[in-house]
Amino acid sequence: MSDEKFMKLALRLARKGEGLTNPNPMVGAVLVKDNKIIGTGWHKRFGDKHAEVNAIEDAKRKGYTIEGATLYVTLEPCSHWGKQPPCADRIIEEGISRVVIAMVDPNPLVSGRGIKKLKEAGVEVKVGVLEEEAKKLNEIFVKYITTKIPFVSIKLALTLDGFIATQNFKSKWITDEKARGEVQKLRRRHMAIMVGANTIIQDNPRLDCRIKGCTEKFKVILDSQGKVADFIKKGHKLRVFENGKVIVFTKRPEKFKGICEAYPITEPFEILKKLGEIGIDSVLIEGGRIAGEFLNFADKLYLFYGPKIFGRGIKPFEILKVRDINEAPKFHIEGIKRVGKSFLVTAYPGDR
Ligand code: AOF
Ligand code: ZN
Repeated sequence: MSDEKFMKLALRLARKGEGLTNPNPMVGAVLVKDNKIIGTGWHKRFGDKHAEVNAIEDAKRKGYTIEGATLYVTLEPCSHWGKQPPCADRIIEEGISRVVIAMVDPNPLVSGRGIKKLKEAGVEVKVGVLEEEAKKLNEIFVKYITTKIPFVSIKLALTLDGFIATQNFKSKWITDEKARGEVQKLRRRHMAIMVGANTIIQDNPRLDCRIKGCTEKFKVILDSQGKVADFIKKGHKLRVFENGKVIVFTKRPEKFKGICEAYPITEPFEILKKLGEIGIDSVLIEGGRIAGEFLNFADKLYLFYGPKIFGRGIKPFEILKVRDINEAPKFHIEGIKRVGKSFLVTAYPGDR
């Protein structure tokens, strides 16, 4: 029971790194001796010290001796040399006698080797405490490190009757500022934000994260005809180019010479593969009409419902053309949350 209590704290610490550690995991660690917390740490930024080392250094700074302590860590300690030295070696050197781990590291470079190293050195190891929570916390990392395909989230703002815009493509605003604040938090979690060319031209969005300390985003535009390039050449200024890095997928890459990176790819899965190659672990799809094309590859849906009814308008998933209820893709609801005047439904594909 107390193992769970300390692991809960480690998970809470890990979450402080949200959006800052990608494409690496969020990790938290707590050092305990005689049932007392002597050090805490988390992974703060991509490439920085690992959570375990931060907890060890915290305990030392406070003047504690670490020998004989128990380490609670949300991810198996690493065994390899990456940007940081192997944590398993450091744990052994410091004389930590027991390590409680929430989940095995899905990184093929580690995956069990850290645990093996610790056990061989005589450290007592327990694995699987709050494992489900830990896996969910790092759902982006787990998918990307094992497939090299980014975690795909689809975010939509819908009316109560399921429209994303009126017939004349007006969608400002179906949901209120509170919901849009929640979208900022979603952007923080993902490395890339993706929309279609029409959204860029009609709404002129920034597609950035305006939460303090947030990292710059990759902004991905699907523009098969190169309309965005034409629009810019007519003298229009687009806010999406103000910060971060813009990547376009188009049949007309030559139109984007001197504007931004552009790839001659238009097939959804090929686009995701390319983003994965670039090193992007997660993409938040915010464009309503492109959502349908990516629904098959979605890992998570964030559906905001605002208190409006249109009766007719633009539907996000019309492309599916489901004729029989048995053909409909299946989902299971993770949660429902009230956000201002709207409510947010989060769902995963597949039924459970
Ligand atoms: C992190 N932070 O707190 C832990 C990680 O290149 P490196 O050295 O930073 O290694 C990254 C890998 O280390 C990562 O993919 C994961 O498998 C393991 N653990 N990574 O960024 C941490 N504990
Ligand atoms: Zn490590």
